[in-house]
Amino acid sequence: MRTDGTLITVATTGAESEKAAVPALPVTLDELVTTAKDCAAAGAAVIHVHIRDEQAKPTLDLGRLNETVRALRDATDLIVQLSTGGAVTDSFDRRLAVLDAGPDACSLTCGTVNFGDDVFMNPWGFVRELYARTQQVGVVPEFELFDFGHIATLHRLLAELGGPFGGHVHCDLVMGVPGGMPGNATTLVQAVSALPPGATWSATGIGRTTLPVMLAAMASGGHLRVGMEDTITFSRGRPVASNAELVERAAVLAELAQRPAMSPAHARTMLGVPDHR
Ligand code: KMH
Ligand code: ZN
Repeated sequence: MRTDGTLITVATTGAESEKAAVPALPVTLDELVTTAKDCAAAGAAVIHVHIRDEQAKPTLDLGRLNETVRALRDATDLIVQLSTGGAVTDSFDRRLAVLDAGPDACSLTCGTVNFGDDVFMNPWGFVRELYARTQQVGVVPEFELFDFGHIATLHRLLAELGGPFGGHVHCDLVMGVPGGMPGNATTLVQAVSALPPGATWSATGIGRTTLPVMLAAMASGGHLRVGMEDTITFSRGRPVASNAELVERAAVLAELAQRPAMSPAHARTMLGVPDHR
């Protein structure tokens, strides 16, 4: 599916970087809300959210998730996409319960993948149950695809359970994870050719694959995910100062490509995400 603008998703925090090592990482609710406002002003339409506890450790605490969804909705018109991936240590039950916070959207990873020295577990039974719950509770999933087998699983999900809530399939190619598909243009083009007909897609390159994946995605008609979950280095030897500067760089590229950053309202229409505010 061709679209006029570029959807920019910002993944602000993730579950992997430590606040002590990356002081610019937003980990408190105040930091997250300020980041969200700055990123919205810079051109983001979707915020992909992982939260932290009092010690800045990753958590899926439901009370905190509820509060986070509320605060982001009050402060911005961004589409609030909660992570159901969490951290590699999170249980399946806690990951399923993320939907109880009533976000606009959620991530839904379509398979297990080696994740550096860890394993990010997403067996078929869990993926199927999570997808069925998104359909029941009315949360729009974004299909996270770290490898080609995940694309096959996405086809199986759609064949067995039908289309997602909202009626539109949107995928995110997560490239360059040590253990997943590599982050380069050749792989991106092959992956895109295997997606379901009519699907839209964004791509993100982890670490040093950020720029090649972003450039390949724009050249191939895709959308962009950027943020400190995926890269903490802006250029060789220069740490990322803020999520907003990553969104600004993506927005400049989108403008140059004559597919400027899409507003949240436009993104809601494309993705089939109702406005709950
Ligand atoms: N933190 C990774 C283990 C997602 O948000 O859905 C999983 C992840 C994917 O970040
Ligand atoms: Zn994530």
